[in-house]
Amino acid sequence: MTDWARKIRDGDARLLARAATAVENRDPRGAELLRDLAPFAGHARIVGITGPPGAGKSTLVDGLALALRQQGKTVAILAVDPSSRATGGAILGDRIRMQQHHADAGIFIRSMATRGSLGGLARATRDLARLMDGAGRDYVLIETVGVGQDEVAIAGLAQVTVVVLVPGMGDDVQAIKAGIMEIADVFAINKADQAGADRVERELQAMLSLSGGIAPAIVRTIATAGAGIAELLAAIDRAFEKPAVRRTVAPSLDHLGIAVRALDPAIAFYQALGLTVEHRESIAAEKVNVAMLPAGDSRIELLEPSTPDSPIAKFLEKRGPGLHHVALRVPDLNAAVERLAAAGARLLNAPREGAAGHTYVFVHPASAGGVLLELIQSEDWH
Ligand SMILES: Nc1nc2c(ncn2[C@@H]2O[C@H](COP(=O)(O)OP(=O)(O)O)[C@@H](O)[C@H]2O)c(=O)[nH]1
Ligand SMILES: [Mg+2]
Repeated sequence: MTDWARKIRDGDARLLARAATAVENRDPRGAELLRDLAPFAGHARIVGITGPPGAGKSTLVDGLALALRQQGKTVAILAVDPSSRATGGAILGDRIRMQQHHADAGIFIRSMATRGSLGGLARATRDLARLMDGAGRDYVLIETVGVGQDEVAIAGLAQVTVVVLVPGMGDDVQAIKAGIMEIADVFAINKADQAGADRVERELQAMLSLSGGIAPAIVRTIATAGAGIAELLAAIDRAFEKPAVRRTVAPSLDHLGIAVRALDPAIAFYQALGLTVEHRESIAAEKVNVAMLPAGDSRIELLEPSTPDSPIAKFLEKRGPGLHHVALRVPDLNAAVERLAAAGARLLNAPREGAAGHTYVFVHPASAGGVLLELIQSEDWH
C-alpha cells in the first residue's frame, strides 16, 4: 500500500480531496490508489438522492449530512448535475454549502457539473464513490438530477435510492414514473410546507398500490426547516436492512492471468504498449514465476512455469500460451461461494489463504464459460 493510501485510510481529508481530483482526472495515481483501497470496499452506505431540479435535493442532503455527523458518522457528498454541464462551473448552491461545511473534515463535498459526456460523469461518480468507500467514509450521498436514462445509471450506483418529489408536480409524478420510480427505496415528499403535499402523496400511494412488491417508505420533509430529516434518515437505514439491498459492491476485475512460455519477451511486449511491471515474484509452492502489470483499474498477470511439472507447464502443453484465468475481486468470498454452490457451480477448492493475505477460490472452467475463474477477497475486506 502506498503512503498516500495509508494516510487517506488514516482520515487525512486534505489528501482525500487531492485524491478525488486525481481520480476525476483519471490520473494514473488515482487508479493506483483505487487499487490500493479496493480491499476496504464495501464499508460505506451508498445512498442516491434523485429528483427534479429545484426539488430540494441539495438542501435535503445537507440536512442528512448534518444528522449523520451528529451520530458521529463520516460523510461524502457527491453532487452530480449533468444539466449544468454547459455553465462551466460548480453549481452555485453547492459552492455555498461547501463554505458552510468547510471546517468539518467529516463532510467531504465534491460537485461535478462539467465533466464532458454523461458516460464520463457516470464513471467519475462511480470511481469517486469507490474512493470514498475505500477511504472509510460511513455514508456516501450521491445527489443526481433524475430525468433521463444516464442519470438513472448514475443513481444505479447507489445501494439505496431516495426519490424526491414536491407538491404541485401533478401529472409529473406520472412522467417521473417512467424512469426512476422503479429504483426508489424511499420517497421524500419535500416542501411539505407548501400546498399539495397531500395530493402528491395520494397519487404516489395509488401508483405504488398498483405496482405490488415491497412498498417503499414515504416520508414528508421540509428540508429548509430540517423537518422530517431524522425520519428520512431512519427510513434510509431501514432500507439497508432489507435483504434485497445490494449491501456489497459488485465484483470487479482484479486481473487476467496469461500463461506464457517465458516472462521476459511477454513483459517486453506489454512494456512496449506502455504498461509497467508492478512486481515480479517466484511462487515456489505453485511452481510459477509471475509478473503483475497494472492496466487501468485491473492488472495483467503473466505466468511462467518455474519447473517442468508446474501446472502452468501442463496448461501450456495442453492449450498453448494464452488466457489462463480470470480473477474477480468479490466483497464477500464466503457469500459468493455459498451462492455459487447453491447454483451448482464446480468449485475447485474451499476458500484458502494466499501469500498476499487474501483468500481465494478457483471455479472450474466448465461452470465459468470455459475459463478458469479465480475469486479473491482481501483479508481486511468486510
Ligand atoms: N418552501 C420550501 N423550500 C424549499 C424546501 N427545500 C428546499 N427548498 C428551496 O428550494 C430551492 C431549491 O433547493 P435545492 O436544494 O437547491 O434543490 P435541488 O435542485 O433539488 O438540489 C431552494 O431555494 C431551497 O431553499 C422546503 O422544504 N420548503
Ligand atoms: Mg442541487
